[in-house]
Amino acid sequence: MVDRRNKLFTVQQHIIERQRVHHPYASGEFSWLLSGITLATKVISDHVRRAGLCDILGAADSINVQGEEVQKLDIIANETIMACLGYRGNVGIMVSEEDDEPTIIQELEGAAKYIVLFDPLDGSSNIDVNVSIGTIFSIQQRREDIDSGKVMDHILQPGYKQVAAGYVVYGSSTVMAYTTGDGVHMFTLDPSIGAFRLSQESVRMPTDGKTYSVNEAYRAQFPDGIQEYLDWAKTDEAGYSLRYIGSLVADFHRTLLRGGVFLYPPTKKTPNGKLRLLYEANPMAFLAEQAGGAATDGTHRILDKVPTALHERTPLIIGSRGEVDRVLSHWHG
Ligand code: FDP
Repeated sequence: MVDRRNKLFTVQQHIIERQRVHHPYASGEFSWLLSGITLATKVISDHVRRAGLCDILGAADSINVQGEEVQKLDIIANETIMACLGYRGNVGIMVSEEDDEPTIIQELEGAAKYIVLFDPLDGSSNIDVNVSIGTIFSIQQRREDIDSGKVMDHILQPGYKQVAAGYVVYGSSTVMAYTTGDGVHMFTLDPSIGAFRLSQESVRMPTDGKTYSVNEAYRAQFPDGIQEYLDWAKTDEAGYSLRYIGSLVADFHRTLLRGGVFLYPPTKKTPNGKLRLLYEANPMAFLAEQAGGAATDGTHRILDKVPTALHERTPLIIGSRGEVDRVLSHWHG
């Protein structure tokens, strides 16, 4: 078989090819929607790469619904995604980490089938210090069993109903990973031609990996079982390494490729964890499972959780299946 990585095999070709194989009767609307995301993330990548030259670093003097300081690049990324997807014709609702309320593009009727949920720039506290950040997205379909006007009921669907999810990490290169429930595929942005080119198809997450990733400064606030796991991981017998970038996208990207586990457990201050279910945990959990990994909040599989609020938070333990099980066995005995 020809090694497609050596060819100009782009994410657009990949999406269309997969659609032809798995959904031969699909109209192509879905590929059109995904191409809106790739366009937006190319624009964001360009802003990120030139941020220090264009006075777009730093805070924007506002606080978002999460109570976090909004960065100038957060706003640019949010507006870019809204602009690139809002006019695709098949998007009804968009939900952003940056906006208190969902943005209704059009009624969920006829061609308007999709709901796009996203974190435009994840890891914003890393922007000004030139550390990797990313964009995360999740795509759902409208429900056919309820009225189109029941906006929140259309949005608050469990993660297993996602039809696609992915992220783009703006790291040493710009890399995109996506799934439509048919494995995880990875692309690298080739800046010389402005296209995401295939770098790895059907990515598999190693089943084990001796790396744990957690903000250990909160150790004393974690549940006892998590503290016990951290003590064990530091023993000579376990022989683990710690890696924590502090950008979920970058920490997850490493975990996906190298194996290991990422944890954001409940703390005394944030008993529901910090990460958002709909546009952080759900898309990452979909990707993790599609690559052979696992994701849980400590009690439930992330993808089974039925959301009750737009910006709901959840604890998250995600990564290699064997490592997630190991954390749970320490946590719950
Ligand atoms: P940030 O606040 O910088 O946007 O969800 C937000 C997030 O980053 C994740 O990307 C990251 O994993 C986590 O928060 C880091 O939180 P801590 O600073 O509490 O470790």
